[in-house]
Amino acid sequence: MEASVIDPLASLAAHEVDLAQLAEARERLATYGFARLSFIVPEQLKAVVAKEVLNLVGGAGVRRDLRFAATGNTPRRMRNVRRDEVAQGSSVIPAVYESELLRELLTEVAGEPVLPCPYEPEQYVITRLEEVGDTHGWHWDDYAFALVWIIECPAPEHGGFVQCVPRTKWNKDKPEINHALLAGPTYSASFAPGDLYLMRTDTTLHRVYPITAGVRTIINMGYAATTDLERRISHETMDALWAETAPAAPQSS
Ligand SMILES: O=C(O)CCC(=O)C(=O)O
Ligand SMILES: [Fe+2]
Repeated sequence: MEASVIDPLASLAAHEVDLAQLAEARERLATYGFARLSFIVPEQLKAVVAKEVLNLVGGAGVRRDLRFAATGNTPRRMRNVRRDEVAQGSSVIPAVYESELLRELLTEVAGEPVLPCPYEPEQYVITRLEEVGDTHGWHWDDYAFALVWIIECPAPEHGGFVQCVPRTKWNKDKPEINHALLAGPTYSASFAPGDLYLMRTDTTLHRVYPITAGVRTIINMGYAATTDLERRISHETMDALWAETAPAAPQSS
């Protein structure tokens, strides 16, 4: 089948997922705060999503060079394409995001309901690291889950791998990142194009190691847990991060 005429939902429905792999991913998520899920969607669908992401990031996107007090001034140096631009320029990505079938699989891995993010800007965003030193520095996310699709990635000797510390808590007024780093082991994982992973992003401190060469492009799909729908969540870091234009100078507050 021609990649561009794939019906994303039909391809997901036809895709067989191994229950033993799902069970293993569930254990890994609980233990390490993230789990590789490259088997969860068909290769055809990955190819179409990759094509759309590369089209979007080639023609749009805003460079960011920011630091956020709420995450202890860790750096964000990257190019982003925001949710609305993705929704306008892609039909497959919104359909995949909204797929109940995909959420059911993620729910199986999470061991609790994985729900659409009620705050639209955090539903999906494309991030590209493209200059030496580009990084998505240490942070937590506002919502409980992230499904990250790796589209492009340098070899690990050039950075771009993921590091995380599970079972840590984000206090936005007092982030104390170094204390969180000291609270338990840091796990590192390298991913290749075509990989996907699910992370428990609200209680797993995480970052992408700065790159020294190459390009790293991902799309992050954010999902909520039931508890996210019951509490008030502020979105200051993400609002600034995904703002229309990048501020001229790094933020210090
Ligand atoms: O690029 C990644 O692998 C993680 C992205 C991330 O942490 C985020 O978008 O919040
Ligand atoms: Fe994140």
